[in-house]
Amino acid sequence: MRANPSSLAARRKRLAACWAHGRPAVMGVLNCTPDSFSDGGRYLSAQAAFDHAVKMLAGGADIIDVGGESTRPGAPPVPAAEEIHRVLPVIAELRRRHPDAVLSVDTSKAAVADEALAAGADLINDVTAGRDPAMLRLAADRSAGLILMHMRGTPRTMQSETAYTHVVAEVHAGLSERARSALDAGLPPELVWLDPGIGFGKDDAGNLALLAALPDLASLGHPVVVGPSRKSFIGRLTGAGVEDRLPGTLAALQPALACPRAVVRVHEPSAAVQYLQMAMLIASAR
Ligand code: HH2
Repeated sequence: MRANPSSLAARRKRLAACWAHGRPAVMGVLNCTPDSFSDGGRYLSAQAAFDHAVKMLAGGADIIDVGGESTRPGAPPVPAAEEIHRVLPVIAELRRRHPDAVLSVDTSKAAVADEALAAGADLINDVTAGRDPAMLRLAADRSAGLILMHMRGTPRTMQSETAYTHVVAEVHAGLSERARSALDAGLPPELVWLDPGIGFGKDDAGNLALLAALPDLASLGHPVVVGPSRKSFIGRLTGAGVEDRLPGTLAALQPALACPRAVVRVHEPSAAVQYLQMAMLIASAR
C-alpha cells in the first residue's frame, strides 16, 4: 500500500529539515523496553515514553527514535506483536501532538516498521541493515528514510564475532553493498543513511577506528549515523559507569562534525546539542 502524496511530501520535508541547524542532527533514544542496557524499564508506559520524548524535543532533539526491542548483547528476541504494542501508541501520539517532529522506529522487523510508518514514523532504524527481505521494499514503497546499521551476527552472538583483518574497510564495504541493495530497491540516496554500528560486534580498537573513519563513510555519499551513547567501550576505556558516560559520549561525537550530513544517536540530546553548537562555533572562529 502506498501512502498518499501529501503525507509523503510532508515526510520528505521533515527528513530534509533534520540538518536545518547546520550541525549534525541529534536523534534522541526512546527505549520502550524493560531491558535496554542503560534505561530499560523507565519508559515502558506510553505516558512515560511520550513525556520523555517531549522533553527530548524541548531539549533540541531533531529526531526521536522509538524502539521496542533491546539490542544489548544477549538480549532475547521480542515477538512482532509485542514490539508493535510497545511502540505504536507512542509514535501515534507523538505524530498527533508534534506534527513537525521527525520520528524513527528502531526495529529490524518489516511488520513492525509497516505499522509504525502508518502511525506516522518517517524513518526506519534497522540495526540488521535490511536482513528482513521485505524491509528495503517497504521503505522504498513508502518513501521512508532507512538507516542501515552494520552488525555481525545477532545481539545474542555479536560479541563473539569481533575479529576483523581491516575493520574500517570491511564495515564500509559491507555498508556500501547494503546501500547498493537499497538503491536497487528504489530508495533515493538521501533516504539511505549508513551507521557503522558502534559496539555491535566490534572490540574497543574497532570502535575507535570506526569513529575516526566516520568522515570516510560519509564520502560514500549518504547521510551517516553514529550511536556511541553510554556504550560499554566508553566504560572499559575510561572506567566510567553507565550513568556517568556523558563526557565520553560527547567526545565520541566529534568525528560527526566533519561529515556533511551526520546524525548522532544519544540518550541526552540537550547535552549533545550544546556540545555540537559550541564545537561548530569554535571551528568557525578559526
Ligand atoms: N545502538 C543501539 C540501538 N539502536 N541504532 C543505530 N542506528 N545505531 C546504534 O548505534 C544503535 C541503534 C543500542 O543502544 P540502546 O538503544 O540505548 O540500547 P538497547 O538496544 O539495549 O535498547
